[in-house]
Amino acid sequence: MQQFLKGQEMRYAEGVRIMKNRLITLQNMVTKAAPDPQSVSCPALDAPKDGRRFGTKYFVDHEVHFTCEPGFQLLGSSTRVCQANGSWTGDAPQCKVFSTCSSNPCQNGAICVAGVNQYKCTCAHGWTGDNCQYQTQTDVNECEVYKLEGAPRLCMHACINIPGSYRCSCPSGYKLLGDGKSCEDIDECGLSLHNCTRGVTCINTGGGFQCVNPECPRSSGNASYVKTSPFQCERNPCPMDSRSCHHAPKSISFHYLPLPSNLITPTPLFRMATASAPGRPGPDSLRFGIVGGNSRGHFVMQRSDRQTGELILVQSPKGPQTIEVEVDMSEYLDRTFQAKHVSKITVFVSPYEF
Ligand SMILES: [Ca+2]
Repeated sequence: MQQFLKGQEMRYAEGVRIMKNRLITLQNMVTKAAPDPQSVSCPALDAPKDGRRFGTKYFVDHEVHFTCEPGFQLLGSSTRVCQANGSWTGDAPQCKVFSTCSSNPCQNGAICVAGVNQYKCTCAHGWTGDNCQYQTQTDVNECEVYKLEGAPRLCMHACINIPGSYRCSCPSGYKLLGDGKSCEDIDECGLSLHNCTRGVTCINTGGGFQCVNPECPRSSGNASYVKTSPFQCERNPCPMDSRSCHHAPKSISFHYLPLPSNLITPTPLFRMATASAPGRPGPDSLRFGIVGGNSRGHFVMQRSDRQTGELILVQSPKGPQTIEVEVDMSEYLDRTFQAKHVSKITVFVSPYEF
């Protein structure tokens, strides 16, 4: 029995030995089939300009490290590893001059200006903040805000909203004053900007001008007139016995008044007074009246003192329109009619309240 067991043990040990030898042979075969790692290498790597390289072995699995000089920053791979296929991992590093703008800190289309250890962003329109990260507040329409009740009036005429601000404008025939909000009529007559022909008088009005050439009434009965000035007609002497001629106006004068729209009423517009020749006794009483053109009741005529009558605007007309009104003044002496004077007033109402 003991002999038998010994024989078995020896055979087992022999089997193990054979197996070991076979394994070694097999191992050697496998090792020889694989390429020798020491025999594969990657191409040489240079240090980047303004940088340094660490590591000089270019065999498989070896690493090479790169750094940049102070003031430069590394772009690309700071570490590269030689791969079994003979190429390096990553990208070739570069050393670029360090800029505070390198990280693109300015947003939303801003322009970055680099400085020493700092940068400044010049924001695109509509953006704000250190890095232009905030949208600027949307534009305030001042024109709308100030339309609200109780707010001061921004513009005399029109308000035009522009991004971040506003401006005022005036209608044609007016100019914007230096305060940027008020409108002033252009005096076309004074500035010779009119086209009135010779012998015709230019009358400046709000927003424009008028060319006027008043004419005297035609002869009627025994009364006839002569123009004594551009705005005045005088009656020629009457035959002694012509009552109708004596009652016809002794003088007719023409007056032109430019007015804004919606004037505050009542407001005196025109005064009429007697003028007696020096050394001659004047009339002892006067009567004033409106003799034509007041169909809409815009005016009243009243005595302001013993010698003067006043035409008063009591209802403000809205422009643009032209209103004519005719007033007269009759002179009496000892309750006897002496003479009558007529004033023809033309009011040019502008479309605006200025
Ligand atoms: Ca004018």
